[in-house]
Amino acid sequence: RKPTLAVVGATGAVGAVMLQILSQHADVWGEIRLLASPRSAGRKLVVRGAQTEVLALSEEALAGVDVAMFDVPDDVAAHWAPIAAAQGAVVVDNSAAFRMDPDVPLVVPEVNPHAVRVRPRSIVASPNCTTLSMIVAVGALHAEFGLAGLVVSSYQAVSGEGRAGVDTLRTQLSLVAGTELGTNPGDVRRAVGDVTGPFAAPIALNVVPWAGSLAEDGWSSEELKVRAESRKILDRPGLPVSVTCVRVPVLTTHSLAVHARFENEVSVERAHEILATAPGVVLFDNPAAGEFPTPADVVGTDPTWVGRVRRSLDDPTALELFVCGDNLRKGAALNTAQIAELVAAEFGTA
Ligand code: 11C
Repeated sequence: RKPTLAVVGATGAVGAVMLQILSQHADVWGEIRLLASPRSAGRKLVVRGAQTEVLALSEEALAGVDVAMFDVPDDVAAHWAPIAAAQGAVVVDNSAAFRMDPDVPLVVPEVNPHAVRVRPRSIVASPNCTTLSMIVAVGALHAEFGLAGLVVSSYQAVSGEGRAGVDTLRTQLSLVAGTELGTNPGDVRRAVGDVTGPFAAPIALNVVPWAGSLAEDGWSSEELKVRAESRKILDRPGLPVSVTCVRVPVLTTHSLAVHARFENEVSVERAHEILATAPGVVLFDNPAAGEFPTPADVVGTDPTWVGRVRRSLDDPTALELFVCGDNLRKGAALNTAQIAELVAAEFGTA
């Protein structure tokens, strides 16, 4: 029997990519049900080439669902995922609501696929897009060299804030395009006025060292998520991880500068071999030819792209990398779909 799939949050930015992926991947699903808030019910979306009506999320709409991919706000997931699970579904949740629950595995299929099978709450979590944009490459290096610590700076795209983030950047760009703005203190801020959207400072012609909400001691919630999630995925609870999250005026694709320290001496040659053959990774590292990943080239693709691989000058056990990943694909919809496909394989049809 082919399992029945529900896409919960089908009308959001990540939901749209989920539907694309379902139309592009091998079709392991029976019925596909699209669910969203009552506000979006009745809309029609295309999946597997067929116009499909969006239903309001309800207990009734979840009846008979085998696997449910959730991309909804944390509070909605916290409420509805256990209801879907109680009705018999395996929930693959892309929110932060369950990621650190010890009874919920946090899965990246290229790194810890085995974890998906131990799911006492019938919920499997998919990591934050910033974690996901680096962890496939870091996990491959960890498997060979043994990770001893990470220092990471992110360059995060505005679509991490959903449609509101994208709309805000587009509007702000239109307000500054063709002007001389960006040469005097505060001129960009005045030009964008109250079009701030979800950002703490102008995002056009700027970078903003902030993502998420304020957590303890000046850390942002996003920085703490990357730390905690990396430790859980790699099964290294005490791993030293230090993160600075920065938003940049890019629509989609998160980038990260990674300083990864390992247990033993490393070489760029061996790192290149590992990254060139790791599933889900593209090594693109020839600065002499101007080749390194950038969001403009990576957006819309599935893999984690890695370049600028260098051995640290002052530490023979450490590597410096620049990594890019599409935050809506591998960073969200693709990883969620890959986990759902691992579960579907248990039905013997995938
Ligand atoms: C961003 N990474 O770029 C965030 C969005 O925990 O799933 C995703 C937040 C999360 O703003």
